[in-house]
Amino acid sequence: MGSNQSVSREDSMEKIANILKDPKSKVLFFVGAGISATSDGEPLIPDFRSPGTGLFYNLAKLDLPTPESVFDIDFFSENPQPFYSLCKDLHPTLVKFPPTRFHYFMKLTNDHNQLIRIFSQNIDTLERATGLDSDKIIEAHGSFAEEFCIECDEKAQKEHFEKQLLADEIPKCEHCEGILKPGIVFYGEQLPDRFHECSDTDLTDDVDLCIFAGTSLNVYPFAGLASDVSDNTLRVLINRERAGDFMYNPRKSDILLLEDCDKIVDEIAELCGWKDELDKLVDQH
Ligand code: CNA
Repeated sequence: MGSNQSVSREDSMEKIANILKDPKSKVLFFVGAGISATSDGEPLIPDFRSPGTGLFYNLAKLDLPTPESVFDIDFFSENPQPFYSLCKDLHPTLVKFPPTRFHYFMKLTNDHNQLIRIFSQNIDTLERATGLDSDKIIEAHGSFAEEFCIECDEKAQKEHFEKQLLADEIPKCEHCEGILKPGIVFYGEQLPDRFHECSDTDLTDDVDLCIFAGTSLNVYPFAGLASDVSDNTLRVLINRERAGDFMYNPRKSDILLLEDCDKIVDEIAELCGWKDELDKLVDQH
């Protein structure tokens, strides 16, 4: 599958590579759990919705009203245990995941001065782990980088939080004994202001390439960004399935690469002459 037109996969890949070979190009990424789900074909961090492996398919043992309840702020206030059970497989303090080839490919566009911003729905902090400046990253759904008390809103001392997490306790606030919650955006909570500010300023007519990857484009307002892309900009979806606006409002110029995202960026890097740089970034970790 190359695109929704009769353009070949090869021509689609060339088109993307030609944009990236131009040092003046401006590039935005919009990414989700799929970019962290596998690394070189091996499972890494499960996404939500992939049949069989996705987190939502494996939450039955937690006996939740719905799988989404694990990220529901009202449910969490009453019963934080299911969320903290899930943290055993996800929290960077407990499990150390390396960035994938896809993460390093995004970093490479920054090394080539083309990256405007990465809008990520992921909470795993792997964009930061590539060494990218935090200014280049929007963690639209927050991240595990900081923790706050759900009662007094006080930011927790990292050591205090980690000590309780490692002891398999529900982490509590030092000041008021309220439950501590990582700074990830739960259902029913506002997205960070920076998400709105930067999506307003970044999605301009002079952006050359917007790459959407590893996302089912099911969660709003993030998913709505796909329709905010200018008609002057090339939209690309690198995902195992067709998703969101690429399915409901496809544009003639859209490129759809419905394959493994690590594999696709490897091929694009090869076409750009960036393969050695990419290998070096991946190997250094
Ligand atoms: P999702 O709804 O689970 O969709 C993931 C998408 O990625 C699916 O369409 C898959 O087909 C696709 N996919 C899976 N593996 C690959 C691969 N190797 N190559 C290409 N495509 C692949 O996840 P979304 O990000 O769209 O949903 C938003 C939620 C998921 C956000 O709120 C995240 O916080 C949340 N989440 C994040 C993580 C993480 O930080 N790593 C993990 C699980 C869930």
